[in-house]
Amino acid sequence: MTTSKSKKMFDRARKVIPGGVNSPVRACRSVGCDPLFIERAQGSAIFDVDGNEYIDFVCSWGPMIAGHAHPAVIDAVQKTAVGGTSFGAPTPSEITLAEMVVDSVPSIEKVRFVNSGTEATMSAVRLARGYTGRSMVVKFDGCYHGHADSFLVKAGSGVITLGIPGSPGVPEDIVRNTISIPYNDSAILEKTLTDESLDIACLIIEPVAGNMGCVIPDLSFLQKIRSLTAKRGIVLIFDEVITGFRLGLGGAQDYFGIKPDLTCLGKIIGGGLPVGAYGGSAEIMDQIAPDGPVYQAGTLSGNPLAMAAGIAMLKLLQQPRFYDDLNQKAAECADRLRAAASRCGIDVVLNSVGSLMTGFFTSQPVNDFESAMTADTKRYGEHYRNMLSQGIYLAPSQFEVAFISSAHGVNDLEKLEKMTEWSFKKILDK
Ligand code: KE4
Repeated sequence: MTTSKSKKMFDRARKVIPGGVNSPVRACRSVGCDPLFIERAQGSAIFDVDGNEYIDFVCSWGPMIAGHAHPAVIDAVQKTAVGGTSFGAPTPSEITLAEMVVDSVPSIEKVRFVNSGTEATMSAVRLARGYTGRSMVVKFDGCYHGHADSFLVKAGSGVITLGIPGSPGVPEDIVRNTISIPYNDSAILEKTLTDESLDIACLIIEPVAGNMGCVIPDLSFLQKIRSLTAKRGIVLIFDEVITGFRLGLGGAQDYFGIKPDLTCLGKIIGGGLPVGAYGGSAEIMDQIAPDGPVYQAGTLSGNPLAMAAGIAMLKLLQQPRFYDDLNQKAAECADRLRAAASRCGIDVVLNSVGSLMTGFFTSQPVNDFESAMTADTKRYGEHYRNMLSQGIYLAPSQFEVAFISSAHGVNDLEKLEKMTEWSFKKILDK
């Protein structure tokens, strides 16, 4: 397997694009290799510019839940494109996709489309601040909500972390209003949300965390969040950019039976084209311009191609048994990987829910940022490179999730299990 064309492209890319990539994780820095440049994809497979084929478990970080280049999505985009690609005016498809979102997501009565998950979460926080007249945002260590300033705070050290900028360029007076607390810690949660001195506008959470690897909340933790935020009129924002239309048509809020005040969506609802969205009750959403005073706008929001792709995608997900079959396939996959780890006697903890999973190279349970950080990232890097050499494309970071799609077949999962066992043995033989 040669990757010489990718290497040449990477050299060229780095001359004109920072790091040679348009999003940092794609540079594969944490797994010790250079990125592959992808030429095309189909179903569960992606093909790099050297013609190598891989089984894809990144799925574009979530959107490709029905596999790459699904004919229904491609057809919808092609048919729409011939009529023009953007008008900067309302179009019928925006209403159709909005109605599909409203019909599927329990807490959403009205929804505004934007162009990325970051735009969705940034706008939801501004709306929560405008609606409550308060300033502070509570988030959780290890949760990622995109790169808006308010979210880029240093992760906590197991206690309440008052906004320490997590990146140069983020002013202290911006993140002074952001508090980061540990995931799944009900005691610190209660201490924070009942502290009357804190002027909290909203709490934002990934209702299944996907950005410290897959970390699943205790139901009691989510229930406590809901009751404590309701008590103080704090806007509860579920960041469902990953879980929305992933765990089911109703996302994590339906899966756990918890109704947030605002929901952020992305990834799947664009069918691979740039779409984000935020939605909630009409009462809150009507505070958004032009009806309300809270400003938010976007040249390409509701772009007709993106709406067409999103509509085609959600129609695929509405087919009977789509999620039953997908989640069953994923559960079997997780069981095969756990069995492989125990046969090899390697310390791997596999967290999975629905068609999301992460194998942490650690011996202890992973239920928050601190425990996720016990994972051996060097070992993960070795595993990543082993699997890539065998034509299996995993997330280039221990702290991301693997996605299963409806396009993954039994052969794909059998190869995944076989090569996982081979890689584990290779790692242990060192
Ligand atoms: P975007 O701005 O990247 O569309 O969405 C930001 C975002 C918001 N909320 C959650 C829960 C997210 O996972 C994301 C983005 N996810 C990452 C991967 N975990 C995108 C990959 C990347 O940054 O390149």
